[in-house]
Amino acid sequence: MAKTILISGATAGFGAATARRFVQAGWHVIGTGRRAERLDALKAELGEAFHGAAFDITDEAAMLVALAALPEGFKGIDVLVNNAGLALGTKPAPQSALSDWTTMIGTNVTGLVTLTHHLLPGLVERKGAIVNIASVAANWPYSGGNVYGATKAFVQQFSLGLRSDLHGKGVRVTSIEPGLCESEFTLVRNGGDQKAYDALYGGANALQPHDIAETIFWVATQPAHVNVNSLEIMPVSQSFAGFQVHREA
Ligand code: 8X3
Repeated sequence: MAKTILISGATAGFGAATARRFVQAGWHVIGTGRRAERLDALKAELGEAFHGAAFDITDEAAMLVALAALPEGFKGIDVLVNNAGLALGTKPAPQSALSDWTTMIGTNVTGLVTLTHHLLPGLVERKGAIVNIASVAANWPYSGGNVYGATKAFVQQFSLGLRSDLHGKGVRVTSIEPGLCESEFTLVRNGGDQKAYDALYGGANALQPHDIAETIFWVATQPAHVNVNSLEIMPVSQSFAGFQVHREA
């Protein structure tokens, strides 16, 4: 029988690429997201193996309605990919909008734990797997990363905590921490500024969504006794800078 995976935020980027990867391998895929028309387009592309569940991850009531309405063949979820998330803004904390911060926390933290909480009983019953999409921003603070990086550090630590809580239950949990990847993510972060997008990715040979989809597929298809705890992945063109030191004039 085909296995079933639920991918949050499947309307673009990592999520859409991951949906394609798992359907290609014969899985049943539930893709969630706010934009129903994008999910319809994925359904048209991927066929009967794909089910689009349109809801906003910050709307728990809508989430519960969509989960209760999962069709036959999609009800038993073996793998949860917590991919829905966003970054808003690149300004230092004093210039950041509080509403951007609360939106990131609502989606990246509250939405993620809400979906996880509702799916956990089934994942335990099926000895399933949870793959959480964190970020290199969880490990490497950078100017303008502030609340975004903090939400991803939460995702990483929550993943490790889940591992501990699920000890002995046969459920696998992984935190994947991608670096610079070319996707809508940056347009959302910069308020749709195409010039900023082009400047960031120009000549950078960044990761592509299918690189992350391949990583998620590898993690989720390891033998049942193998748990990848965390996995950080960057393009070769990205690395680390030193500490900054401010000097009085
Ligand atoms: C974002 C990764 O490298 O663009 O999750 O900050 S990076």
